[in-house]
Amino acid sequence: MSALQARPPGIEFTPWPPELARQYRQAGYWLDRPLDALLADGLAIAPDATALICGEGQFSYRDMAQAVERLAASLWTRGLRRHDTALVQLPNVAEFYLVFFALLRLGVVPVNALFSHRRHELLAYAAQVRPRLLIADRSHALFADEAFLTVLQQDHPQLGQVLLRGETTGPRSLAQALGSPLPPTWPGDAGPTPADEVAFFQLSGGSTGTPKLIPRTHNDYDYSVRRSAEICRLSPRTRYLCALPAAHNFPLSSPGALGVFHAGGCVALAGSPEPLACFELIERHQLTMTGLVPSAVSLWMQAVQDEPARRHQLQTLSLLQVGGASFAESQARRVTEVLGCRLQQVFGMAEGLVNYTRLDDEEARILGTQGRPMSPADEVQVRDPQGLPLPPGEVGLLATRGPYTFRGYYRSPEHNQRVFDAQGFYCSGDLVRQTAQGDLCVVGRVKDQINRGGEKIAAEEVEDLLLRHVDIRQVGVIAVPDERLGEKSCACFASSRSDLDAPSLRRFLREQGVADYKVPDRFERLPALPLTAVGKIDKQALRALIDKAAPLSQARETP
Ligand code: OOB
Repeated sequence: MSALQARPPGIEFTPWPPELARQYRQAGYWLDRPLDALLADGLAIAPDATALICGEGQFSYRDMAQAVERLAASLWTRGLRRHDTALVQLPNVAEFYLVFFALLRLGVVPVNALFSHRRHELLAYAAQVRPRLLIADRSHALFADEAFLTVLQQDHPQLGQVLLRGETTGPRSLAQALGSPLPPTWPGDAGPTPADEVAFFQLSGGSTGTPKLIPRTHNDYDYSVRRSAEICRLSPRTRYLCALPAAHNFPLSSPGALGVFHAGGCVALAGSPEPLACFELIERHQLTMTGLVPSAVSLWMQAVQDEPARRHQLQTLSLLQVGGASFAESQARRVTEVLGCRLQQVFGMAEGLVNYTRLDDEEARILGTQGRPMSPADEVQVRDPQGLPLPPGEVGLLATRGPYTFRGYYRSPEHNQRVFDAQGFYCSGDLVRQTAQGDLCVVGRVKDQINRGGEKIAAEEVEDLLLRHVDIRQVGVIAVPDERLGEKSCACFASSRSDLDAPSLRRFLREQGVADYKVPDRFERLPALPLTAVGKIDKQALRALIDKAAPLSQARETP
């Protein structure tokens, strides 16, 4: 293979039509700047202010910029170049952002896997992007020894570079790469970044067998972050707690950590949304804002109610964003009273469109809706099953396009055919109602997905894994209501073996290396699964059946 063939000219993606791209530029949405300009914005505002807090470690904007440049230079010296791809898996640690910005700086395009992902997900991402670089963490079970690394490198001969957090010395030490002096050969810059190219891949919650990747361009993502920061009125005084997985679109960009860096504020990292640890962080670092999924909000409210004295720890918290899953109005109503802060509802998706209630909206809109699109250029339609627009007030399918909503999943022509219409509208699979004022209320979903406390599970992905079991004839994974998480997953299966039980199926799935949150909470063995007229598993009938059935195996084993 020649050197030219070895490096792709650019990461392929479906571009916006030129006329719309022209309009987005003219309106000032697309600024044709690279995504790492967001960090440069903060650096210009407050170089010596604390940008990032992780455990006992703190970084000023200057410290961050320096570490990012060192890492970029080190990666450049190792031969990484624009349009190479990277597979990154880091927990909520400072290195997550340092790596992200260093890769953007070089034009290396990462997939940021969630820390809960395991072999199944990482292999699926690697197969799609064919990474030249892996950045992972020794504290993750997969990278505690060499076994999985060896498999990855055997399957992916192009994977020439590996950096590991937690490896203290040697060429694979991420810490060393972050701290090493700039090599004399480093040109200081990897050359101009075309901002209409792919900056990184977001992860889709998915509804298909293989997890899909969402190419996000510098222009579209940069705009979504700047506009979000404006709507949430971020400033250098904003002190944001990132308690959801840092790579997720909500805490990354809505306005998330990137919005806070853009505004010159400070981001503090928590390992999880567990209330007591988060409360300590809020108190200790005087944090003013965070974003949570509804199930975490319930835990926070419970923690304050159990121990009212804790409320003083939240004194500085002025804004709580809630999104990612359905938030009951009855819960929303209690937020200000119990936690003492303002509420903002956020209805977004990694594919693009993000809706916010506005900070000065009247109470009824904040409590009773999931907000409205952030951009005047977002086009949102509520459609009937035939694709015809419905009037306000009617429930229908959400279709959208706009300056930061993607135009196609990576290398997925068939799936794209299904979820995009001829005008480039993306059909998210959400059932919504739009009020006369333009606010959206999420009322349900038609996509085959389970929303387990904000964690999205593609039914088909779990079904495909279960069908690998020799004793399973048919399987359908559905959502069942759960008080704590909103939804849990239930796998209904037919098998000739009457002794096939939940523990053995859980064990089987874990052996397939699937993320733990995808392992069904409940298993139901049925004589046969109901089928539709075309012979597919009838999920509606299955849900009705399961509604009536007494749960046989609700208890979830700890992994
Ligand atoms: C966010 O992004 P994803 O990609 O994990 O999930 C998107 C899906 C939506 O299509 C919808 O089904 C559901 O999650 N969702 C909500 C919701 N926010 C998201 N369902 C009901 N109420 C809400 N407020 O989840 C995401 C991305 C950016 C910002 C916020 C959330």
